[in-house]
Amino acid sequence: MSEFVVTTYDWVPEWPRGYVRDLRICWALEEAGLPYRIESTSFKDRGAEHLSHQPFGQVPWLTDGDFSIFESGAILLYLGERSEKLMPKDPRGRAETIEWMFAALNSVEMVSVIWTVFTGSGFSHDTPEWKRVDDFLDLRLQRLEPVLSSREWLTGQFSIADILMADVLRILNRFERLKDYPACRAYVERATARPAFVKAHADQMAHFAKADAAA
Ligand SMILES: N[C@@H](CCC(=O)N[C@@H](CS)C(=O)NCC(=O)O)C(=O)O
Repeated sequence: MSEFVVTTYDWVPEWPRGYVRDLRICWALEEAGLPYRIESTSFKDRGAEHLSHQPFGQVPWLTDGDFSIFESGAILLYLGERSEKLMPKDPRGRAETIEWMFAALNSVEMVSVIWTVFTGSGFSHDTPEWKRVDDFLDLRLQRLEPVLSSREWLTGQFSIADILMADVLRILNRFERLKDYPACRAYVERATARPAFVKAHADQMAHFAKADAAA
């Protein structure tokens, strides 16, 4: 089997380290035991070559031989088709996995990204705009809480849906935004205790630390 290539930035500031989305991909590759290596693209200069792989000038993208794919959800689905450790093959198990992947990205991350942008911007919390976003996020977490208190993983087995959902929730946990949601918090802790996550996270921290050392 040929080696997958995961491309991430050559450097990022301190704040996003440990949270850059290539981690989702490396986590999945580690879970599945699929061979891969990391390559870097410039954080500061995002030229035509970068845009030919990722049209928004973002990371990650995955290369498989002469095929290149972007969007972390799409990449995970591509990998899911290659390992039953990431997604079951039976149509119902597959559909459930895809359903929760979309939920992670389109129902939860859709709000959590706005919330983290507001948080990072230091906007006053005493505004109707802040309250609207904060309440919107609570609506999602309030519904997710009973789901995660009733099961270990989103579907019958750990899957790429859990990689996405746990990674989306993890950033909220960083800001203690899960403090009123013990099942969501416990789920993040369960997922991030997995050896595959621990390795992918340590590798990302080392990747950016090496860039600092070389500067
Ligand atoms: N929807 C994209 C989002 C990618 C994304 O936000 N990547 C971040 C790193 S985690 C990035 O490249 N940020 C720099 C930028 O947007 O300019 C995905 O899931 O792959």
